[in-house]
Amino acid sequence: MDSVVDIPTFLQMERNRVEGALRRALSALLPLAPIQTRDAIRQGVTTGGKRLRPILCMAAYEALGGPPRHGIEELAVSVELIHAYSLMHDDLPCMDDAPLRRGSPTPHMVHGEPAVVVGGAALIPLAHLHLWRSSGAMGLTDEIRRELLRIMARAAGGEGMVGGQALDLLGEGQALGRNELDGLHRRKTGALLTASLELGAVAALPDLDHPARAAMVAYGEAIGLAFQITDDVLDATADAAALGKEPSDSLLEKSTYVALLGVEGARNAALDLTGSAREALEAAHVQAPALEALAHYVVSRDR
Ligand code: GRG
Repeated sequence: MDSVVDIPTFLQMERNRVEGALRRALSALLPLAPIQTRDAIRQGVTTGGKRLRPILCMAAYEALGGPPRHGIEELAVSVELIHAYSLMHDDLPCMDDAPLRRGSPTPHMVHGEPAVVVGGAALIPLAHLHLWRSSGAMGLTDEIRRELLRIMARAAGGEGMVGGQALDLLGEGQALGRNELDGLHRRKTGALLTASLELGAVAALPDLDHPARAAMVAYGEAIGLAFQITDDVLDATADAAALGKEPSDSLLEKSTYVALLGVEGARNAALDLTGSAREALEAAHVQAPALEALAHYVVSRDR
């Protein structure tokens, strides 16, 4: 796909915005975390990462006319704090037992398991506190702010990411079919990616029932699955040096899209989903070159 957005330059600029907002968030939030956990939290939040979720949140906000210089970066990193905790916990020995992430030893290898268990748990309320504070600083109404909290809590919880993780653990060693795999990953990976877009949309739009909100959710659901399918392709085809982590799906006997569809079939399924994502925006007359470029990036990334 030809894109009017220069993706590497765009991503670099957006990542700079995110890194600045994460630094500010941590300086406000770390004093509220148990002292023994602060280094683990700092590592989990600041070591690398593509920062896709806050970038999607900012792109949705800006595509829907959210005023610039209104602090959307601060709000957007709330979702990255949830993502950071999920990776810290996902890498623990009782979960995926991963020694390496983002090209570095995982937080529990450096700081020990207790600091990561407690620090990761501390990040969950801190992320919601940050969402509440940042949406207040943006001058959003209490109705909108409550809705933002509800979106993030539901996406992070049992109906979303945590529920998906539970299904993932239950599914190890079993051969899941396409519907089961889609259901698992809509929750484990898709829910937080979708919430990122919905948060940006709700912060930007004048009313909660605006049709552009549903379009952002549909876009998010499609790229969420495309993201996971691409993750499975990378796990099957790339090495640890390129990925920054050890490929682990076959070791953990996980069902994957590559096992179901083959590498080419999985790549095509991911591409089809990016087409659906774009169509969802077009149908709602949302002009969003950045989101079109991000849909392309989700399936063409190499890590
Ligand atoms: C205790 C049941 C229980 C759950 C805790 C661990 C957990 C919550 C949830 C796991 C969620 C998870 C790890 C989902 C995987 C999503 C995914 C593909 C992550 C990789 O995202 P990237 O590639 O990572 O955006 P970077 O490093 O770029 O930030």
